[in-house]
Amino acid sequence: MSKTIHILNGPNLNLLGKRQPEIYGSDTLEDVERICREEAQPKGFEVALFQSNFEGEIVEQIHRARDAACAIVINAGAYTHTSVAILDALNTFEGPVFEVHISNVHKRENFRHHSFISQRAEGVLAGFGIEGYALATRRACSVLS
Ligand code: DHK
Repeated sequence: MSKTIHILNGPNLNLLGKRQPEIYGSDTLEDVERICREEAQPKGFEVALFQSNFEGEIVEQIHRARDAACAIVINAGAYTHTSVAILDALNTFEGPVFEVHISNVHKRENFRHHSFISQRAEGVLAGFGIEGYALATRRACSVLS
C-alpha cells in the first residue's frame, strides 16, 4: 500500500503568504509542505503537495490519489462551499480524508459555513492556521499505523 499522503489545495492557495495575510497568515505553501513532511517522515510516511485553481484538475488529482495515496488532506478553498464534483471524487477514494481550513470559516461569512467535503471527511480542522495541515497529517499517520 502507498505510504504517501496527498495534501490537496484549491483556488487562490498558490498565493498563500501574499493573499490577505491578516486572514491566512504569512506562511507559504512551501511551509505547508515542509511542516507536513516533518510530521510524516519520522512515522514512515511521505507527503505530496498539489495545488490547482481549477475544479476539474482537483477532481483528476483525487482520481490519481486512488492509486497513489493512502490518505488525503484537503483544503479545497472556495470549492469547499460549492463543489459536488469534488465531494463525488472524494467518495471514489477509499482511504481517510481530512478537511483543513486555515481560517475559522465559522467566524466568517455565512456562505463559508457549509462544506460539501465535511460529509466525507473523517475530521475537520478550521482556524489553526497552517498548523491545521500538520495536525491533519499527524492524524492521518496515526489512523493508518
Ligand atoms: C480558504 C479559502 O480560499 C476560502 O475560500 C475558504 C479557506 C476558507 C481557508 O480558511 O483556508 O472559505
